[in-house]
Amino acid sequence: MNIRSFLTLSRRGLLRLPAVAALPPALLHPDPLPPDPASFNFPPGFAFGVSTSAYQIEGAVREDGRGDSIWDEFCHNPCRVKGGQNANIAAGHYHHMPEDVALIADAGLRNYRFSVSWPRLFPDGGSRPNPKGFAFYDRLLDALLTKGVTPWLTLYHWDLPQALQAKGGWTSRDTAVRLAEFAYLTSRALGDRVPNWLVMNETAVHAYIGHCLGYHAPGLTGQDNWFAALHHLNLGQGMAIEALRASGAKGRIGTVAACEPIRPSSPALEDAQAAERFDAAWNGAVLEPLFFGSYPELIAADIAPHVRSGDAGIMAQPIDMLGINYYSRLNIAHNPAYPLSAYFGANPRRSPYFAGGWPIEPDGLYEILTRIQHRYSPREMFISENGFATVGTDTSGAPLDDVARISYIAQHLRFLRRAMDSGANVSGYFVWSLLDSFEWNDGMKWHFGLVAVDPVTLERIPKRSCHWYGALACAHEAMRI
Ligand code: IFM
Repeated sequence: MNIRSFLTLSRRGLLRLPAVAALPPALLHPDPLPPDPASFNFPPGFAFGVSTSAYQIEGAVREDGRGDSIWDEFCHNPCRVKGGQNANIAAGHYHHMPEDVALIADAGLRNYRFSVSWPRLFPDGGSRPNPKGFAFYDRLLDALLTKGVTPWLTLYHWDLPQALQAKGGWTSRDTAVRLAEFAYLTSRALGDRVPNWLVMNETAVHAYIGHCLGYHAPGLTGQDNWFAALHHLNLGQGMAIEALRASGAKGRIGTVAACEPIRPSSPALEDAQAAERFDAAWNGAVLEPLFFGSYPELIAADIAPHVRSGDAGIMAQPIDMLGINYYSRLNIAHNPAYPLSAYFGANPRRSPYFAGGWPIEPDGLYEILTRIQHRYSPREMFISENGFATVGTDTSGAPLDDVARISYIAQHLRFLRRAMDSGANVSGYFVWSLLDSFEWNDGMKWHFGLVAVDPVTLERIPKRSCHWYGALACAHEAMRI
């Protein structure tokens, strides 16, 4: 059987729907010059914003009663993160918060997605709050609302309190209960000013890279840890959604998933089958439980030892909006050295790359959005992350004149618009990221920011992309008035 008939016959997961064949290749060409920001035509009310996460920007890890997170612990081992770096200072946002909020508002952006740090709010992962931690997010919410910027609050962006890791972290079912408690208490304290709640960030990445490959905190390895974490994250997400509702949260409730089309590395049947298994574990094992309460057939038996009766009903929750983080397709090859005999492989298409790392494939955004729309019909989707990285610490000259980042955003916006024209129900787009920040195991090497941060002085310097993207958002605001 050749790969085409294999994929057509396949009945599982996201791999099977042909979606991109008819797209004009001209759309894949980068823009030589920044396109006119007013030339994009998104509907009235479409939300343009920027995203960050607490651990990647805040710093101040030992200040005002914050507890340790698994990432603090991970960074203690100098071999884990490039250059032995840590996020003790990161972008210094804890002390520069009013300036950062002003940067968002002054750029003309009206939406900000950020995460709260669990160990800053509850240092030992239990129900004992840290008043100074809550005071920080009180000030942040007030500052945003005063400046007319709508908050989109992510509860969990990978910074589990180390105290919970000591009890098993996400391999333990109890962590799901702790997340629900954290959601409930945070909503009771801050909920009057949160119009948008997002429970998780990228369950698939956290479970696989952090609990199977060990490249991210907590640095665990192996298939059993992977699937235990995956299930408990799904369960915790369901429990947290229920807890937010029970808390009387007035805001809309959703979550964020890393959704990437999975592509076989070659036409070989064994690569196609590996890609199908990986798709089931990456996209399917996050979206199917959320929308249908079940796991994809291909991996259900492997996850079953962690699943208890009643879990399906907890995981399947109606949500107001699904955030999609999209950067590129994932290329998967058969590789018996890894769980599921699947691992990242060669890119069968000659795509350009950014930062020497990730392929630039804006049509993949079209592909994943139309597929998710087709299979799950979410009430609403928004692009919660999409962005472009450069490498290096220079904050002057070329990195500030970042036309390549503008081109990347423009290309993705065009494919997003086409997906909407094809029926994808998308209501917003958030660039990753506002600031150059701590890029996990890559340390401070990769720079995703619309705004550069001087590593010594922490001075903020908006790049050309910040002005361009702000102008695009303003052009749409103007159309609305
Ligand atoms: O920086 C990360 C973010 O924390 C989660 N999504 C991908 C980004 C870029 O790697």
